[in-house]
Amino acid sequence: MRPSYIRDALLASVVAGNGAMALSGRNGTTCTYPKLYDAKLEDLTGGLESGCFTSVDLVKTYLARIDEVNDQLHAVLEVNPDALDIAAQLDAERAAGHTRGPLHGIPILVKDNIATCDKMNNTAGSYALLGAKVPRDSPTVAKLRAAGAVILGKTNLSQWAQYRSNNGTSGWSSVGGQVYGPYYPHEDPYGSSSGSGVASALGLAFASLGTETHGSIVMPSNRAHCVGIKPSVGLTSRYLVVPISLHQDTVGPIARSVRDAATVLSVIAGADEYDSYTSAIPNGGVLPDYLRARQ
Ligand SMILES: *[C@@H]1O[C@H](CO)[C@@H](O)[C@H](O)[C@H]1NC(C)=O
Ligand SMILES: *[C@@H]1O[C@H](CO)[C@@H](O)[C@H](O)[C@H]1NC(C)=O
Ligand SMILES: CC(=O)N[C@H]1CO[C@H](CO)[C@@H](O)[C@@H]1O
Repeated sequence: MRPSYIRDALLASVVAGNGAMALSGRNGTTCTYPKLYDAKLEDLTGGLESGCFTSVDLVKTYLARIDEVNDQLHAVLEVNPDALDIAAQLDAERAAGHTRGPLHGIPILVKDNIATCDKMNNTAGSYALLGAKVPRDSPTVAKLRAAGAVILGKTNLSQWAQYRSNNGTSGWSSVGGQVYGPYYPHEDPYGSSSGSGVASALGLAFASLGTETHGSIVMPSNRAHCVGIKPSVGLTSRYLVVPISLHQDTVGPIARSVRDAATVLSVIAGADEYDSYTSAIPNGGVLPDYLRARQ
């Protein structure tokens, strides 16, 4: 039996106001609205391109979705107060014929140990960092923004990415409380990218970023029935990510399909002057086309 928080008529009710199945776009286009918990990137970009909905609609819908489940699941630590304005700006760019990249107008959540230079906090779940500001976005976030993503908010996590103690509770942080898994009440979400796994599973955003030192992407992704990619150390920059181990830390995507996770990886991977490990990317730093590696 599905818990009550797995339900989905939100995008249609936000856009059409009545939960209708079909939405109308430009020039007589009709779209079937995607279910947020299994929407693929092509469903979302298709709707944006055909004018069936806007990035503002998506942000409103995902915020409503977060509102609907977060009291029970505590997957999201905070939402970006500027998300709607950013989405409106990206909608205007699209209307003017310009798209920044594959994630243009697409909402993404980021684990709260990855710093963002905006109004949001960067706590890693600890009150010790509440109010701490950074001089710039962490590079993976900067790359997401450059590709047009809307940074929708920060996800809850095992505090300090599970390195608070030898036997810390998965998914618990003092700032965000206890993350619960999406499939039955009080399910252990595993950690430490617990909120990121739950958020991707339940469609609280298109996808999310997590971090791994020792299992923290793959374990919560497994538990959430999502696709988590733990990149080789050095493929994604760790600059302005709360550190645990120089030799093991890595930032990677959690999404609902291999293709969508690969799309996010291809955006966030690459050399960065602030993390010397990224200079070891083979092939002169030229990344393979991950989306072509399908068969
Ligand atoms: C950041 O934390 C401060 C202190 O708790 C809080 O007042 C503020 O609302 C937080 N920022 C956001 C965007 O939630
Ligand atoms: C956690 O570790 C501490 C210190 O090693 C130990 O005293 C405590 O019993 C452990 N708690 C659990 C629940 O295993
Ligand atoms: C966005 C959101 O719902 N934030 C919540 C995160 O968890 C803390 C503690 O449970 C709540 O106080 C916040 O409202």
